Amino acid sequence: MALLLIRNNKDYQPWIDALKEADSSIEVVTPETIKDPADAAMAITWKAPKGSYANYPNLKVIGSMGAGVDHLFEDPSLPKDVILTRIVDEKLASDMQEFVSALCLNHIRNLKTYTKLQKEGTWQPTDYKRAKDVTVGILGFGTLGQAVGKMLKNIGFKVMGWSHSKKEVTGITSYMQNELDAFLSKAEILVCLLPLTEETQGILNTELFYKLPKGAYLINVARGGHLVDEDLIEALNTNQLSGTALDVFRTEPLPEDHPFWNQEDVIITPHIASMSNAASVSAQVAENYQRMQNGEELKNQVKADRGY
Ligand code: OXD
Repeated sequence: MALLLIRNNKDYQPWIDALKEADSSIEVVTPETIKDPADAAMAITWKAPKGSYANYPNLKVIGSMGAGVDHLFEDPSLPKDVILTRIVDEKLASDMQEFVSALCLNHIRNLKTYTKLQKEGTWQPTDYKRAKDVTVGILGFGTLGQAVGKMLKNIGFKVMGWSHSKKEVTGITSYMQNELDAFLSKAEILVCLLPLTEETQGILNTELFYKLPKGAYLINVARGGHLVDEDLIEALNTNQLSGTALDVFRTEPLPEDHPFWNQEDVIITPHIASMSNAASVSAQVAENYQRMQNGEELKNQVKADRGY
């Protein structure tokens, strides 16, 4: 019985080392080193090449190496009868908190404008807003969304969250599914932290942008598939949105000729908001492997019918 790693970039060594450190009794293999594909009982993967799962007939558990699981569902070879898991990690949450907070503060204190003015050699103070006067809406108020909301609230922002069901988080107004329009109408900064599912694909579109207050700011740290790129460009060009920070894209790396590169008021970062770190998450993978062997319930399971 073995734990199989499959990654798009084949960067396996940090994961092998960290898993050995977490539990040296586990046999950790990759598609290149596995001797008999029938030995793989659990796989943990990140954007596995399509069709990969079909090669391993005895997989009981397939886990994502990150918080997102959309890459699992994109592969038609994903077996129907396996248990699916994802990573829930304090470091992933705190990295996301810091990144989104930095972007919100960057926006209200106009730091992007000063970067531009500096290049021109221009000294020109501009008005700024204070966090206490700005409402941030977190679209997708699950584990990561709530963590981000709490930090923004501690900084002083007014914070709201939107998710399927209402959530109880002190000092944060929680909106549920049928209250989306009311939520959007107040969101001066909108942070997308939704899972990517059939329901949320393309949700960041013209219709949604025009439900936000004029001049709202968009931060997408979820998935590129949430965003309709052309609609965003139109909303920026008409000043319905005052700017945006994008960490995720439909195609990554973002193609050289993509119009976002030349669009003013777009901050582009290369999917670095919160990166899964093998050393910090291997203990939970090893624990789940042992739970699988002992027939116990696994942690951080994903509901296949919901897609997250
Ligand atoms: C993740 C990611 O889902 O890095 O963990 O996007």
